[in-house]
Amino acid sequence: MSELERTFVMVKPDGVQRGLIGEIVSRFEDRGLKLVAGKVMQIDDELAREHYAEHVDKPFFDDLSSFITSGPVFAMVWEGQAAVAQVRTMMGETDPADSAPGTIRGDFGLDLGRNVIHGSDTEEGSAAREINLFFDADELQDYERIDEPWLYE
Ligand code: DAT
Ligand code: MG
Repeated sequence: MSELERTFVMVKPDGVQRGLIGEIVSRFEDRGLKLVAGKVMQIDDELAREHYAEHVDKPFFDDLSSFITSGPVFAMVWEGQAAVAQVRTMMGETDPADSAPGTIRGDFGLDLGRNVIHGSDTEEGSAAREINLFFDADELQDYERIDEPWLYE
């Protein structure tokens, strides 16, 4: 088995309102990823600016910030082998219209501005930065899933 990783994942306000939390959590659980943190929370303007710091100067930032602060999100941390990249693959493309059926955005979204889910990108340090932004260290649980010997060689 190669290195275990942790990644930050969030069901966005559209996914919460549409009752998709359970479906999305199920997909990651079924894959074998391990949920190490999760909470329903409200993002404020300041957290939106920090989380989306790379997009603050983009023309779509005001719409993105209004959307992500418009209602509760479900923030999570998932752990597993190559978890960051595996979650991104399972999410699909940024635009649901470009996302293959079978991916979360490809199955549950139609519009770029309502793309249901966030997951850390694969750039070095992104996942750790986002995990620290949303969770205190004592909110992350270290434990073994009983199926781990059957998930990993
Ligand atoms: P991703 O969420 O796939 O990591 P991103 O980090 O490039 O994509 O952008 C963050 C979010 O901003 C994305 O989920 C939807 C929105 N967004 C990105 N590009 C956009 C654009 N050109 N117009 C409108 N919204 C956009
Ligand atoms: Mg991104």
